[in-house]
Amino acid sequence: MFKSGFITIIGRPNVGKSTLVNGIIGEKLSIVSRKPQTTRNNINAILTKDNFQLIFVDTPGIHKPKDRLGDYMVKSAEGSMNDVDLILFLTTPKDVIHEGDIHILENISAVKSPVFFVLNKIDKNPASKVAVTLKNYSELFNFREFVPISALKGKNVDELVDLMVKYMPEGPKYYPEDAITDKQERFIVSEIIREKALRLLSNEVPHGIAVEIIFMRKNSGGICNIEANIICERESHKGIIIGKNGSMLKRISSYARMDIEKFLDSKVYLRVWVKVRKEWRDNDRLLKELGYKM
Ligand SMILES: Nc1nc2c(ncn2[C@@H]2O[C@H](COP(=O)(O)OP(=O)(O)OP(=O)(O)O)[C@@H](O)[C@H]2O)c(=O)[nH]1
Ligand SMILES: [Mg+2]
Repeated sequence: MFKSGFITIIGRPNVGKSTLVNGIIGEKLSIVSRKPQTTRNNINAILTKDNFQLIFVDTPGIHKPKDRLGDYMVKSAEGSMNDVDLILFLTTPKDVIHEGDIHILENISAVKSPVFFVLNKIDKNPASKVAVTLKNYSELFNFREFVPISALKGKNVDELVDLMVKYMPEGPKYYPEDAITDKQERFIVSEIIREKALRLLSNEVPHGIAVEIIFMRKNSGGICNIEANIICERESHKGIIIGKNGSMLKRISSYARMDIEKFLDSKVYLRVWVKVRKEWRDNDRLLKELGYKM
Protein backbone atom coordinates (compact mmCIF):
# COMPACT_ATOMS: atom_id res chain seq x y z
CA MET A 1 0.00 0.00 0.00
CA PHE A 2 1.33 3.44 -0.97
CA LYS A 3 0.80 6.18 1.61
CA SER A 4 0.95 9.91 1.07
CA GLY A 5 -0.11 13.16 2.65
CA PHE A 6 0.49 16.79 3.49
CA ILE A 7 2.20 17.79 6.72
CA THR A 8 2.39 21.37 7.83
CA ILE A 9 5.07 22.57 10.22
CA ILE A 10 3.91 25.35 12.50
CA GLY A 11 5.65 27.31 15.23
CA ARG A 12 7.03 30.62 16.42
CA PRO A 13 9.88 32.25 14.46
CA ASN A 14 13.33 30.73 14.94
CA VAL A 15 12.33 27.40 16.50
CA GLY A 16 13.96 25.47 13.61
CA LYS A 17 11.13 24.66 11.20
CA SER A 18 13.20 25.22 8.06
CA THR A 19 16.19 23.39 9.51
CA LEU A 20 13.94 20.37 10.11
CA VAL A 21 12.50 20.41 6.59
CA ASN A 22 15.96 20.67 5.02
CA GLY A 23 17.17 17.86 7.25
CA ILE A 24 14.34 15.55 6.24
CA ILE A 25 14.66 16.26 2.51
CA GLY A 26 18.46 16.15 2.68
CA GLU A 27 18.72 19.25 0.54
CA LYS A 28 18.89 22.94 1.39
CA LEU A 29 15.54 24.20 0.15
CA SER A 30 14.45 26.59 2.84
CA ILE A 31 16.77 29.30 4.00
CA VAL A 32 17.88 29.33 7.62
CA SER A 33 19.25 32.10 9.81
CA ARG A 34 19.71 33.00 13.43
CA LYS A 35 17.32 35.89 13.00
CA PRO A 36 13.59 35.40 13.52
CA GLN A 37 11.16 35.72 10.60
CA THR A 38 13.51 34.23 8.07
CA THR A 39 10.93 32.25 6.09
CA ARG A 40 8.32 34.43 4.38
CA ASN A 41 6.35 32.05 2.15
CA ASN A 42 4.95 28.57 2.56
CA ILE A 43 7.34 26.18 0.86
CA ASN A 44 6.44 22.65 -0.12
CA ALA A 45 9.21 20.11 0.28
CA ILE A 46 8.73 16.57 -0.97
CA LEU A 47 10.13 13.31 0.36
CA THR A 48 9.43 10.23 -1.77
CA LYS A 49 10.38 6.66 -0.84
CA ASP A 50 9.29 3.27 -2.20
CA ASN A 51 6.13 3.12 -0.15
CA PHE A 52 5.30 6.71 0.76
CA GLN A 53 5.40 10.35 -0.24
CA LEU A 54 5.34 13.10 2.39
CA ILE A 55 4.77 16.69 1.36
CA PHE A 56 5.95 19.10 4.02
CA VAL A 57 4.80 22.68 4.19
CA ASP A 58 7.47 24.87 5.79
CA THR A 59 5.74 28.01 7.02
CA PRO A 60 6.74 31.48 8.24
CA GLY A 61 7.01 31.74 12.03
CA ILE A 62 3.78 32.93 13.63
CA HIS A 63 4.26 36.30 15.34
CA LYS A 64 2.40 39.56 15.96
CA PRO A 65 2.53 41.25 12.54
CA LYS A 66 3.78 44.84 12.41
CA ASP A 67 3.23 45.48 8.72
CA ARG A 68 1.47 44.01 5.70
CA LEU A 69 4.34 41.70 4.93
CA GLY A 70 3.91 40.30 8.45
CA ASP A 71 0.17 39.91 7.85
CA TYR A 72 0.91 37.96 4.69
CA MET A 73 3.42 35.72 6.48
CA VAL A 74 1.12 34.88 9.36
CA LYS A 75 -1.87 34.34 7.06
CA SER A 76 0.21 31.98 4.91
CA ALA A 77 1.24 29.97 7.95
CA GLU A 78 -2.23 29.81 9.47
CA GLY A 79 -3.81 29.00 6.10
CA SER A 80 -1.48 26.03 5.73
CA MET A 81 -3.25 24.19 8.54
CA ASN A 82 -6.45 23.62 6.60
CA ASP A 83 -6.83 20.35 4.76
CA VAL A 84 -3.61 18.71 5.87
CA ASP A 85 -3.15 15.18 7.12
CA LEU A 86 -0.90 16.09 10.00
CA ILE A 87 0.40 19.14 11.83
CA LEU A 88 3.82 19.29 13.46
CA PHE A 89 3.77 21.87 16.20
CA LEU A 90 7.41 22.81 16.76
CA THR A 91 8.82 24.55 19.79
CA THR A 92 11.95 24.63 21.93
CA PRO A 93 12.55 23.75 25.61
CA LYS A 94 11.18 26.39 28.00
CA ASP A 95 10.70 26.39 31.76
CA VAL A 96 7.29 27.95 31.31
CA ILE A 97 4.90 27.75 28.38
CA HIS A 98 5.56 30.50 25.83
CA GLU A 99 2.70 32.99 25.30
CA GLY A 100 3.10 32.82 21.55
CA ASP A 101 2.69 29.04 21.63
CA ILE A 102 -0.59 29.38 23.52
CA HIS A 103 -1.89 31.64 20.77
CA ILE A 104 -0.81 29.21 18.04
CA LEU A 105 -2.37 26.24 19.81
CA GLU A 106 -5.66 28.11 20.16
CA ASN A 107 -5.74 28.38 16.38
CA ILE A 108 -4.80 24.75 15.91
CA SER A 109 -7.66 23.57 18.10
CA ALA A 110 -10.09 24.60 15.39
CA VAL A 111 -8.46 22.13 12.98
CA LYS A 112 -9.31 18.44 12.90
CA SER A 113 -5.93 17.04 11.80
CA PRO A 114 -3.79 15.18 14.33
CA VAL A 115 -1.04 17.28 15.91
CA PHE A 116 2.43 16.13 17.02
CA PHE A 117 4.40 17.95 19.68
CA VAL A 118 7.91 18.24 18.28
CA LEU A 119 10.43 19.61 20.75
CA ASN A 120 13.49 20.87 18.88
CA LYS A 121 17.01 21.93 19.94
CA ILE A 122 17.37 19.22 22.59
CA ASP A 123 21.11 19.23 21.76
CA LYS A 124 21.56 22.54 23.54
CA ASN A 125 19.19 22.06 26.47
CA PRO A 126 19.50 20.01 29.66
CA ALA A 127 17.35 16.87 29.91
CA SER A 128 15.51 18.34 32.91
CA LYS A 129 14.31 21.30 30.87
CA VAL A 130 13.24 18.98 28.06
CA ALA A 131 11.23 16.92 30.56
CA VAL A 132 9.53 19.96 32.12
CA THR A 133 8.57 21.26 28.68
CA LEU A 134 7.09 17.93 27.63
CA LYS A 135 5.06 17.81 30.83
CA ASN A 136 3.78 21.40 30.65
CA TYR A 137 2.73 21.20 27.02
CA SER A 138 1.09 17.81 27.40
CA GLU A 139 -1.28 19.39 29.91
CA LEU A 140 -2.11 22.20 27.52
CA PHE A 141 -3.23 20.40 24.37
CA ASN A 142 -4.28 16.99 23.16
CA PHE A 143 -1.15 16.08 21.15
CA ARG A 144 -1.09 12.69 19.46
CA GLU A 145 2.68 12.12 19.76
CA PHE A 146 5.59 13.72 21.59
CA VAL A 147 8.91 13.75 19.79
CA PRO A 148 12.03 15.47 21.15
CA ILE A 149 14.54 16.09 18.36
CA SER A 150 17.56 18.01 17.24
CA ALA A 151 16.89 19.15 13.68
CA LEU A 152 20.41 20.51 13.47
CA LYS A 153 22.16 17.30 14.54
CA GLY A 154 19.59 15.00 12.95
CA LYS A 155 18.80 13.42 16.29
CA ASN A 156 15.53 11.43 16.33
CA VAL A 157 14.56 12.81 12.91
CA ASP A 158 14.33 9.38 11.22
CA GLU A 159 12.12 8.21 14.06
CA LEU A 160 9.92 11.26 13.53
CA VAL A 161 9.58 10.42 9.82
CA ASP A 162 8.57 6.82 10.64
CA LEU A 163 5.95 8.07 13.04
CA MET A 164 4.56 10.51 10.48
CA VAL A 165 4.24 7.78 7.87
CA LYS A 166 2.10 5.80 10.33
CA TYR A 167 -0.43 8.61 10.34
CA MET A 168 -0.62 8.99 6.57
CA PRO A 169 -3.63 7.71 4.63
CA GLU A 170 -3.37 5.53 1.56
CA GLY A 171 -2.89 7.91 -1.34
CA PRO A 172 -1.33 8.71 -4.71
CA LYS A 173 2.10 10.03 -5.64
CA TYR A 174 1.14 13.70 -5.88
CA TYR A 175 4.53 14.67 -7.33
CA PRO A 176 7.04 12.84 -9.54
CA GLU A 177 9.56 10.95 -7.42
CA ASP A 178 12.50 13.18 -8.30
CA ALA A 179 10.67 16.38 -7.31
CA ILE A 180 11.83 17.97 -4.08
CA THR A 181 9.77 21.16 -4.17
CA ASP A 182 6.96 22.85 -6.04
CA LYS A 183 8.83 26.16 -6.02
CA GLN A 184 10.56 27.44 -9.12
CA GLU A 185 14.34 27.61 -9.33
CA ARG A 186 14.10 31.40 -9.57
CA PHE A 187 12.42 31.54 -6.18
CA ILE A 188 15.06 29.39 -4.49
CA VAL A 189 17.82 31.45 -6.10
CA SER A 190 16.29 34.69 -4.78
CA GLU A 191 16.01 33.10 -1.33
CA ILE A 192 19.67 32.07 -1.34
CA ILE A 193 20.66 35.68 -1.99
CA ARG A 194 18.31 36.87 0.77
CA GLU A 195 19.80 34.34 3.16
CA LYS A 196 23.34 35.63 2.61
CA ALA A 197 22.14 39.20 3.17
CA LEU A 198 20.33 38.12 6.36
CA ARG A 199 23.41 36.39 7.64
CA LEU A 200 25.96 39.05 6.79
CA LEU A 201 24.07 42.22 7.65
CA SER A 202 23.55 43.36 11.21
CA ASN A 203 20.16 43.51 12.81
CA GLU A 204 18.27 46.51 11.56
CA VAL A 205 18.58 46.14 7.79
CA PRO A 206 17.74 42.50 6.96
CA HIS A 207 14.05 42.51 7.79
CA GLY A 208 13.53 45.32 5.32
CA ILE A 209 15.01 43.56 2.34
CA ALA A 210 13.62 41.50 -0.49
CA VAL A 211 15.28 39.99 -3.54
CA GLU A 212 14.00 40.13 -7.07
CA ILE A 213 15.47 38.08 -9.92
CA ILE A 214 15.38 40.20 -13.05
CA PHE A 215 17.19 37.85 -15.41
CA MET A 216 18.13 34.19 -15.28
CA ARG A 217 19.24 32.13 -18.28
CA LYS A 218 21.80 29.49 -19.14
CA ASN A 219 24.05 30.41 -22.06
CA SER A 220 25.38 28.02 -24.69
CA GLY A 221 28.56 27.52 -22.66
CA GLY A 222 26.50 26.11 -19.77
CA ILE A 223 26.99 29.14 -17.54
CA CYS A 224 23.89 30.44 -15.80
CA ASN A 225 23.64 34.21 -15.97
CA ILE A 226 21.67 35.74 -13.14
CA GLU A 227 20.85 39.35 -12.43
CA ALA A 228 19.11 40.32 -9.22
CA ASN A 229 18.04 43.35 -7.22
CA ILE A 230 18.21 43.56 -3.48
CA ILE A 231 15.35 45.82 -2.46
CA CYS A 232 15.69 47.85 0.72
CA GLU A 233 13.74 50.59 2.43
CA ARG A 234 16.18 53.47 2.88
CA GLU A 235 19.15 55.16 1.24
CA SER A 236 21.11 54.60 4.45
CA HIS A 237 20.39 50.86 4.23
CA LYS A 238 21.51 50.84 0.63
CA GLY A 239 24.85 52.24 1.76
CA ILE A 240 25.19 49.51 4.37
CA ILE A 241 24.29 46.73 1.93
CA ILE A 242 26.81 47.98 -0.63
CA GLY A 243 29.47 48.59 2.02
CA LYS A 244 32.81 50.34 1.77
CA ASN A 245 33.94 50.18 -1.86
CA GLY A 246 31.23 47.62 -2.49
CA SER A 247 32.77 45.15 -0.08
CA MET A 248 29.53 43.98 1.59
CA LEU A 249 27.70 43.48 -1.69
CA LYS A 250 30.70 41.53 -2.98
CA ARG A 251 30.57 39.20 0.02
CA ILE A 252 26.83 38.67 -0.29
CA SER A 253 27.15 37.92 -4.00
CA SER A 254 30.07 35.59 -3.74
CA TYR A 255 28.57 33.49 -0.90
CA ALA A 256 25.28 33.42 -2.79
CA ARG A 257 26.98 32.39 -6.02
CA MET A 258 28.65 29.42 -4.34
CA ASP A 259 25.33 28.12 -2.97
CA ILE A 260 23.46 28.79 -6.21
CA GLU A 261 26.11 26.83 -8.13
CA LYS A 262 25.55 23.91 -5.78
CA PHE A 263 21.79 24.19 -6.09
CA LEU A 264 21.70 24.51 -9.91
CA ASP A 265 24.68 22.21 -10.39
CA SER A 266 26.05 24.68 -12.90
CA LYS A 267 28.56 27.49 -13.14
CA VAL A 268 26.93 30.80 -12.26
CA TYR A 269 27.64 34.38 -13.20
CA LEU A 270 25.78 36.55 -10.70
CA ARG A 271 25.30 40.30 -10.71
CA VAL A 272 23.44 42.03 -7.89
CA TRP A 273 22.20 45.60 -7.58
CA VAL A 274 20.65 47.43 -4.64
CA LYS A 275 17.43 49.42 -5.05
CA VAL A 276 15.48 51.53 -2.58
CA ARG A 277 11.69 51.12 -2.45
CA LYS A 278 10.36 53.11 0.48
CA GLU A 279 7.97 51.21 2.72
CA TRP A 280 7.58 48.28 0.34
CA ARG A 281 6.54 46.13 3.31
CA ASP A 282 3.31 48.12 3.55
CA ASN A 283 2.71 48.61 -0.16
CA ASP A 284 0.30 46.07 -1.63
CA ARG A 285 1.48 46.58 -5.19
CA LEU A 286 5.15 46.12 -4.34
CA LEU A 287 4.40 43.15 -2.07
CA LYS A 288 2.60 41.48 -4.92
CA GLU A 289 5.43 42.19 -7.35
CA LEU A 290 7.86 40.64 -4.91
CA GLY A 291 5.74 37.52 -4.55
CA TYR A 292 4.22 38.19 -1.14
CA LYS A 293 0.57 38.21 -2.02
CA MET A 294 -1.98 35.42 -1.90
N1 LIG B 1 21.31 24.07 18.55
C1 LIG B 1 20.36 23.93 17.64
N2 LIG B 1 20.07 24.94 16.79
C2 LIG B 1 19.09 24.76 15.88
C3 LIG B 1 18.37 23.54 15.77
N3 LIG B 1 17.48 23.67 14.78
C4 LIG B 1 17.63 24.92 14.28
N4 LIG B 1 18.61 25.59 14.94
C5 LIG B 1 19.07 26.98 14.68
O1 LIG B 1 18.02 27.87 14.98
C6 LIG B 1 18.06 29.01 14.10
C7 LIG B 1 16.71 29.18 13.41
O2 LIG B 1 16.50 28.09 12.52
P1 LIG B 1 15.43 28.16 11.33
O3 LIG B 1 15.35 26.79 10.75
O4 LIG B 1 15.71 29.30 10.42
O5 LIG B 1 14.11 28.48 12.17
P2 LIG B 1 12.62 28.73 11.61
O6 LIG B 1 11.70 28.17 12.62
O7 LIG B 1 12.50 28.23 10.22
O8 LIG B 1 12.55 30.32 11.66
P3 LIG B 1 11.57 31.33 10.81
O9 LIG B 1 11.70 30.99 9.37
O10 LIG B 1 12.11 32.68 11.14
O11 LIG B 1 10.19 31.11 11.36
C8 LIG B 1 19.21 28.75 13.14
O12 LIG B 1 20.34 29.44 13.61
C9 LIG B 1 19.41 27.24 13.22
O13 LIG B 1 20.72 26.82 12.93
C10 LIG B 1 18.73 22.45 16.67
O14 LIG B 1 18.19 21.35 16.65
N5 LIG B 1 19.72 22.73 17.57
MG1 LIG C 1 12.03 29.21 8.47
